[in-house]
Amino acid sequence: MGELVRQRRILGAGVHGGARLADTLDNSTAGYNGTYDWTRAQVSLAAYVGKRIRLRVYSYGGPDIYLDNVSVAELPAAVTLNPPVAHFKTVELSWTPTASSGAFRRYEVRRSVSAGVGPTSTLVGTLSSVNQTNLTDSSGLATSTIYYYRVFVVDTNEAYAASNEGSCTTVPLGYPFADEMTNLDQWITTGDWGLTTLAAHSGPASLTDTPAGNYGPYSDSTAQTAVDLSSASWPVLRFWDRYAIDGYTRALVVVNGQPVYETTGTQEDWTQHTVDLSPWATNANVQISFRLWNKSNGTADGWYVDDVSVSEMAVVSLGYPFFDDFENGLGRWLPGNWSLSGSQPYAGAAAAHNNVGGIWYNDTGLGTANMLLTTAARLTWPGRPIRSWCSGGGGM
Ligand SMILES: [Ca+2]
Ligand SMILES: [Ca+2]
Repeated sequence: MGELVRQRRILGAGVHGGARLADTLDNSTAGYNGTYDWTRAQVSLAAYVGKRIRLRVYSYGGPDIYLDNVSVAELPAAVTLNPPVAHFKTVELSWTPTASSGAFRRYEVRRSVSAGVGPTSTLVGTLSSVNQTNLTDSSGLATSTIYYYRVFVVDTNEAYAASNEGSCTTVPLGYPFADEMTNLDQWITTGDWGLTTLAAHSGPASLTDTPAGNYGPYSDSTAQTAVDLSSASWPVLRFWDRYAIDGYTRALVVVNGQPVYETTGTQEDWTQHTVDLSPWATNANVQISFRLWNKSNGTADGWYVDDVSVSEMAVVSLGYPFFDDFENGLGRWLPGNWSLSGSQPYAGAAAAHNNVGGIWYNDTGLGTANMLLTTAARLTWPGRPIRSWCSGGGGM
């Protein structure tokens, strides 16, 4: 039995002389003045097959109920959902065609992030052809998340039959990872993140927080990917960027919740950054986010990112003894959020400084990730190694 109900209290159904069927709807907690959409309800009459029944619809609780399209009919034949196939941010679904094509009106594919997909769960798609029995769900899926699905066969009486429930978990991308930003296939975005051809390190496009103009006050948005580093030995994140960011806005790279790069201000030239990801080597689910976080009402053009990769660091030997006075740059390092500074060197003209954008305060949690200044080679030495360094500004 299918029926459409618009109501604001409790509606039940029973059969004359028989047991009361379950209440179909209960919105009593919403009070008397709420407005409600039409809701489809369906109650099984399988226990009364072969009997003569009188249908009674009742309500209580001060109701104001609208009822439409009541039917007592055979359910359409349900379909069998094949095991869903998950990718990075899409899921492939397929099922057997329904046997009751004569009364067929549509398939409804619905999903949920918890078991028990019902007729009010998130609608993924509607298919009106009985022979169209597959669909790719690409609507707002998160990575590394389990999803449950059912396909409902809806007939011309608006009665619906549910398939078996299938589930799958979206998966991180393979390693090594590389993206020249010609499409967003490997990214899940919030806010306005998207491609632009106005600026690119590799043509024709780059990824930016606001392709159409400036970022807004108090905006906070991300472009996220995820990589399976279970086979990685020494993974390194590389990306190129340029930016125009006001002083209360931060451009952050976050790895599994840990900021590893933070900057602000203006950098007009495309510049490559490298971040040692060896703390996440062998981790099968490494989430990498580019986040632009505006903590005030300032505004500016924003952040451009291009040629992102996560790949294996080639091991070379720097030999022994090792010494670096940073007079020739950071070429032997994976500097992460460190940069060269000429302001207070211990000796010569340059020192390494755990700061990229001249940020003088930090409330983003960059913290220990600031220490990811890593030698870009593995050191080998024969005897009794020592290490020494000179530091200022709080030490290390
Ligand atoms: Ca590009
Ligand atoms: Ca912009």
